Amino acid sequence: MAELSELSAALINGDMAGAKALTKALLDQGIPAGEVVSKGLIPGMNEVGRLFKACEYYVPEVLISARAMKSAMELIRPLLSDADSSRVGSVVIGTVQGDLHDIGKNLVAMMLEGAGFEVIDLKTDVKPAEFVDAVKQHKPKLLAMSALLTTTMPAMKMTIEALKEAGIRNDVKIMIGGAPVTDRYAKEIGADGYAPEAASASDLAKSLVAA
Ligand code: B1M
Repeated sequence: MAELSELSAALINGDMAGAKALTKALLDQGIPAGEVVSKGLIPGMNEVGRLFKACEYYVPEVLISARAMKSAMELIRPLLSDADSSRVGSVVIGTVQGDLHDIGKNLVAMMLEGAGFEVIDLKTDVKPAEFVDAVKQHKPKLLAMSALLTTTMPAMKMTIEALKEAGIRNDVKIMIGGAPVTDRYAKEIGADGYAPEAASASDLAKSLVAA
């Protein structure tokens, strides 16, 4: 019998083949996809985040673990889209204008996907007008912006201003995050919420769309 804790350990060790095999075994045992994510994958990636913050892991280890999570998500995604995603809704996500950092944003996107959101990823260096176009086109419940540079944080404010100018600010909830971002900054620029890391980002996303 495979255990959820073994799946967490496979992610922490960056064991892509193990993560995939354990995910398959857990699903075959009848464990619901959502539980495999919330009790296996998310705790594993939380630990990777903790190790990175403690300088015990560096960017390559984070990337290898993220790759293992991605391979597990390939098995889970079709099950979530059948069961949950239409219920939770969609989210447009991107790293803001001028900013090319995407490791954290990709983790947040995976967590949101794991939580049952349909994720529309605009990637990096996303200009305010591109966010506005995506909100008009996809009509998501949530817009999620990431910034890793103090110099690119103002692009979050510019994007919210652009949504206001387009008359669609109140059509979508807005959450922001990234290493230099704070709850105070989120309030200052009129975002609906801030999350410090990927796991709490998915909790915040769910509470924002439920509100
Ligand atoms: Co850059 N970089 N970088 N960099 N880089 C930082 C961010 C920096 C702190 C390094 C330093 O000086 N100590 C510094 C920023 C200083 C500042 O502004 N305060 C910096 C700099 C200065 C730069 C350049 C300007 C360097 C140069 O060229 N002179 C340049 C800028 C390029 C650009 O974007 N225009 C640059 C370039 C790069 C690389 C391309 C080499 C590479 C990015 C590769 C990539 O992303 N594909 C890179 C990297 C890897 C880093 C560090 C080392 C690691 C970032 C990372 O991936 N962390 C970083 C230093 C550090 O953090 N120790 C640094 C791991 C990731 C899991 O964490 O991204 O914080 P993080 O995401 C977390 C949370 O923040 C949160 O959840 C994630 C998971 O828990 N989160 C959200 C993120 N987005 C969220 C959104 C949410 C909610 C939560 O809701 C929507």
